[in-house]
Amino acid sequence: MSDEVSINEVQQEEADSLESNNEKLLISEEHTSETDEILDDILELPRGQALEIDKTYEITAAKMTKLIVLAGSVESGKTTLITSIYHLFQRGVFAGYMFAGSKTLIGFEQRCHSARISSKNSNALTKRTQRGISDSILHLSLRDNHYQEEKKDLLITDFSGEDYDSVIANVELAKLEFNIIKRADNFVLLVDGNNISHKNYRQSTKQQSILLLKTFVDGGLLGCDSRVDVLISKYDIVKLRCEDPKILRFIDTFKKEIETDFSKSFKQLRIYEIAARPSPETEEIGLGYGLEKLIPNWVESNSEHGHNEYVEYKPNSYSEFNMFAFRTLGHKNGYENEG
Ligand SMILES: Nc1nc2c(ncn2[C@@H]2O[C@H](COP(=O)(O)OP(=O)(O)OP(=O)(O)O)[C@@H](O)[C@H]2O)c(=O)[nH]1
Ligand SMILES: [Mg+2]
Repeated sequence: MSDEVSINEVQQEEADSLESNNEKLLISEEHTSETDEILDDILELPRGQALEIDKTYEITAAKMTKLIVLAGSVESGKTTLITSIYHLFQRGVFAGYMFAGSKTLIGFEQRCHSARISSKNSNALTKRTQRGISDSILHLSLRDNHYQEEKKDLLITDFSGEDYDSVIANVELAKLEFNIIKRADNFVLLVDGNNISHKNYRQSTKQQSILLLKTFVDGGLLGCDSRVDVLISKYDIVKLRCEDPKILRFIDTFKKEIETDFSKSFKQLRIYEIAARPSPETEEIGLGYGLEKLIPNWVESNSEHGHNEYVEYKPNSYSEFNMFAFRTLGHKNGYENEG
């Protein structure tokens, strides 16, 4: 009898526990669907860091956006140029435009930090850009200071000089790594002013710059639709050295050679001297020297790559740079058509 009771009790206990488990399961199922609903409502907030190429689609799909590709050897001044543009717009109106927002504020701030007094560096420095980093695109929205036109959006690349140096004279690798250049509204080559005005480095600097341009032309990444700016950077240093007439003569010859070799290859070729962040010794050259002519051209140039236009483009690899070009140029010419 006592055995029977105990068996019944055990059975009852088991039934109770099964019921309670089912209840728990139901609750957890309810919870899961509730959680799913909540998760559906959660928006991914922008982190504000420089964008990876595939994250720029949101910007390029919404508005006409100008893509500015900055190129140049290691330490030629690409990142400093970007940070100076950001500084200049923080001060107020510059070159007829004012700051109207950015989805990559933290990316700008990270690049500016080492140049600030708070970083405790005695000289304004810019950290070297690491090779092959993926989050390398900065976004800047600008408005004309008379509020007459809509805001204009720029995407500016901050790739590493090592990435550029590695493709010099290697057309196939250049095509593979830098197909994004085909999509550039402005391609900007920085030539290190410190090196081109130095007797030990000027020949190699000249040759490397010309060779990099040639590589991109031979690879079909730059052509008759391209707008190309060649910038002789760190012009404050050139200025300090120009008591030696040979230096200015060398730079003049270099500029003429660029014009002779490439002016017919591109839609537009311009050569500027800039000093994105001059040293305090050269008082007559202020922060952002030369940029007031450059920026309006970047903002106003009419793109050949409108989003609704058909642009002949066939990416030849699935690298991130190429995927960006693929997305911004649309599906019409992309992988979908490949057999
Ligand atoms: N005097 C002077 N120095 C500059 C100027 N622009 C950049 N520099 C310095 O040049 C160095 C290299 O500049 P970066 O902007 O880091 O060069 P980068 O092309 O981004 O180099 P990578 O990231 O290695 O490709 C930094 O120490 C800057 O402070 C300038 O206008 N004048
Ligand atoms: Mg850099």
